[in-house]
Amino acid sequence: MTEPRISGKWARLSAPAYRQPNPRMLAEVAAGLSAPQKELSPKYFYDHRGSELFEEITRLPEYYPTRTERSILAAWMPTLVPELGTRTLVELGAGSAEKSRIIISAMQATGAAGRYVPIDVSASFLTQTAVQLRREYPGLAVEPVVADIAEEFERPRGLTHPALYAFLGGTIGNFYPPAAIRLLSRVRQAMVENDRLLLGVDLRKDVSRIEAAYNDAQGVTAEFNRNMLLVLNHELGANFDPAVFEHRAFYEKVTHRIEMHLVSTLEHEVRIPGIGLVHLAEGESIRTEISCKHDQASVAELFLAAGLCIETWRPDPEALFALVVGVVA
Ligand code: AVJ
Repeated sequence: MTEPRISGKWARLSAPAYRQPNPRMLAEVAAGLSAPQKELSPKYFYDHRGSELFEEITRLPEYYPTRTERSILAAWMPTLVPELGTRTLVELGAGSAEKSRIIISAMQATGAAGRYVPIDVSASFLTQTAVQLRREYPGLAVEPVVADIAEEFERPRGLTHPALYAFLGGTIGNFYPPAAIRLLSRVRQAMVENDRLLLGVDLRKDVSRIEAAYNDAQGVTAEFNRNMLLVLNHELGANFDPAVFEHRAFYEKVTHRIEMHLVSTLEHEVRIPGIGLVHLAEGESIRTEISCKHDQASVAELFLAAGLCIETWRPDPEALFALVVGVVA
């Protein structure tokens, strides 16, 4: 079994203790918590527990994006993949790779051996996934890469073309537009002739439907949200008490995005080694995630800025979610 390739600072993220806090993480957290609207990056949701909680979210009745995207993939990949002649699937932010199986199966159905390059920040999830996929698809070359796609993205070496760069789940929505454009531009830079981008985007729709997806009745999303504080405690030696924070998620109509916050129910201070004391007023919030919702025009705008254009726009019949094929402009 080959270990995932380790690249960049995230190699150290899963280090056991805060004796060696990741300096980039520390700087980012310090900046975020000193802003007028305190803010933490949603990438800190995904330690092992956070990834498990997200998996649980994807199975909730209120959380439509995952199952909707899967249904579009199932209906479309058996024809799209042979049309594109895809030989390598590069998956950004691979997670558990459940949906990738639909694309991989379509690749294998064309008879080509196929290569799968999942890229994720979580080495443990990647390793598990790689082991399982090698078992399920004996002919498949599985070459995981541990990296933070938000920070660095180079074309992985030794790809067989055409490659399909898949960025699924609507995760592009977690980036502020300038960062989303930078990410898409980096993918575009990596693309060569006949390569394609396959992007999943959550669509603008009835506000109550969107808000319900981020305020599930079982409280899994609330636990997922609070888990970020445990990640900070573990990684930085902070002393957040998750129990004093309430989960809040609401749709911002003007910016077309869900915002998730953790609201402090009392005035208190949190100690973070290397940062100091962070004061929280009663009712003050930390924004932990934005999840931007799109339509075809807003995706076209991001693509234009990144040097891409839409080749195919494919929503599900209810227009809850869309898969978009992007091509170098
Ligand atoms: C994994 C980024 C697509 O934004 O909907 C789920 C994360 N946050 N519930 C999203 C998430 C709260 C999810 N993405």
